[in-house]
Amino acid sequence: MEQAPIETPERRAFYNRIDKQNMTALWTVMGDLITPEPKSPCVPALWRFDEIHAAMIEAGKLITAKEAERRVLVLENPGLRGQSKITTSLYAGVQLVMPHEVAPAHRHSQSALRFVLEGQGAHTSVDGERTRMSPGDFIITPIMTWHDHGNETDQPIFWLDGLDIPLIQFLDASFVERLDRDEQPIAKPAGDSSARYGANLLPIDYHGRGATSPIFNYPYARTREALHQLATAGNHDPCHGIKMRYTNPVTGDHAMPTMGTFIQLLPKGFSTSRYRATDATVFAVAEGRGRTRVGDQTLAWGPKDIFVVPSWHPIVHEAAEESVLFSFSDRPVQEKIGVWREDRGNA
Ligand code: GTQ
Repeated sequence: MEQAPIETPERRAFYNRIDKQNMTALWTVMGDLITPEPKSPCVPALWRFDEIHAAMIEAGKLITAKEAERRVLVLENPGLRGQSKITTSLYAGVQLVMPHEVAPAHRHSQSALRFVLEGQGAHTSVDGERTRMSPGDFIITPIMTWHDHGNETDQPIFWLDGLDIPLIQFLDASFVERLDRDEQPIAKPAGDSSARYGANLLPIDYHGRGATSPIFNYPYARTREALHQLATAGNHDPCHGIKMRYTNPVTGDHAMPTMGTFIQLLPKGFSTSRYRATDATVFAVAEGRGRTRVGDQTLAWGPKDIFVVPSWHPIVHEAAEESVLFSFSDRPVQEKIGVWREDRGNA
């Protein structure tokens, strides 16, 4: 039913009476609840890195990472202001750690991902292991694992944070704990999880632990090499170019239970076929320049820019240069409950 039945004085009086008893007539709201297509206040938007960078340097002078706990500027969807959401279900922010700062250890039920934008050699520690961060690295903080960030280099580091905060908020399942010291003890050598789980090998009696990949860092150097080789081989998908998803090597599923993470290469001059899917998606530009048409809007992007495409909005990417886009969405959740849908147009 798309249009609510007309309101008569008798009906209106009835609605008012039941309203006092915390009841509502479904037929007055049904059309807004069960829509023929996804309908959302989430809108397409783009944040230019030079603007984020300038604001973050100012933030760097206003507050320390320690005082802020996390010095992050939240990227708020223009259609969802005041809610700390970039899409209806996901949060994104850009975090800055200045030289010789520590963002103190905590753990929470929200899953977090990092995609490094600028800076080299700072580190994040997850579950007793420290990993160095380089641009393009995709780093995971699984549910309830201790994590702290530090920067012993002489340059600031900036990365994109993606968290499932709105989803966990929706479920009323948020917990956080803070450690009694700034940095957690380091119990494992650097590279341990990568050697143990990320070399197409698994420890003989390992059968997985939790829903998240045991690999903390998916380094860009390896990802980029794979994309390069695949692009050289050809066979580009008309809707995606060369597009890969990050996986949990134990299960083959997405690397994180609530957030799907993807990397794609678009050759210079490549224009994708019209595509839409039900997972609103956040993109970060790892390399290159181009534009993305979303409905009748055009988002022009360059390196480190971040943009968001709402659910079911048709998109076309046009790469002016060879480009690499990182992206994330709530696709794993939608797949698990069986609602994820895509429309490849005629491709
Ligand atoms: O680095 O742990 O952007 O807890 C928001 C919440 C980052 C983090 C955010 C967080 C973190």
